[in-house]
Amino acid sequence: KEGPGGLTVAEITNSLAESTIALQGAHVMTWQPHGQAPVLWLSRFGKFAPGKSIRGGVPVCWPWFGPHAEDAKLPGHGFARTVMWEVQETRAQPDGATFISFGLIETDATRAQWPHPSSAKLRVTVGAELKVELATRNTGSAPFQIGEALHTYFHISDVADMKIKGLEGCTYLDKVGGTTSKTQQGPIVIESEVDRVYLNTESDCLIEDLGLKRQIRIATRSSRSTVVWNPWIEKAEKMGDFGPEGYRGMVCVESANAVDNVVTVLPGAEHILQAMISVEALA
Ligand code: TA6
Repeated sequence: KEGPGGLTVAEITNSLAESTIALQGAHVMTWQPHGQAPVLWLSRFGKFAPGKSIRGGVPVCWPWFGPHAEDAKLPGHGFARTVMWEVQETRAQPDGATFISFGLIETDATRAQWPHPSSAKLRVTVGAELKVELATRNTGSAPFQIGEALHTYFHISDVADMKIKGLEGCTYLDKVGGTTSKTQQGPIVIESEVDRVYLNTESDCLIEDLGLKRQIRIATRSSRSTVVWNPWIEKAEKMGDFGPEGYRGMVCVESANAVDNVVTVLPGAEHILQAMISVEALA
């Protein structure tokens, strides 16, 4: 049906959860298991317009993450989040969850930016858990490299009442004030702008939220990087689509393959990045 800004959205409601997914970007905008506060953060001040990335939910960054390595004119985080995808399959699962898959629609414009024969699919399972799989198949005869992220915005009660666990001891690139390499000591606490790419990450991440008395668990497969981002006051103001104090209620914990962890996809092979998101009560 028609969603905000005239975007076409799929609305999914089942016995376990509800979710809204825009066809532009195959962008999961909301996911709310019944009885829970929303798990994804979606800005109320976002642009919601054709060709503009939605601020919140799960933007799909593909086939590169951040600026393009060779051509600064190409869009940051790739084009997948701003082009149209089509629904390819929907299926009810035995446990009551809903499976829906999307394929990126190739056009002359996408081929001009990404001349490698390939297909991109996003498979989403909406249930008590949200599972998002980004599959890249190399349909050509030469290998190519991709960067990618499920750039997930999580809804939290307040950034001051939140900690991120699971990245202790990992090396990260700190992108605030120049790029430096650092090692994470203890859980992540956010008290100023944070923009970090954690490399070679293996463990589940937990967003512990004392205000909502819950923790969000992010389990992954074939994701070697985890990006953590909160723009804080000035940057959020400059971006113009966070709204007043918007930065306080969100944190991005992104399941990714970026920087040193970009992925080579061989001819005929399929690479699948997966994130499984669930919510647990805090004792
Ligand atoms: O993932 C973090 C990041 O790359 C930041 O550097 C930040 O600017 C952000 O993504 C949002 O990017 P966007 O292009 O959506 O404004």
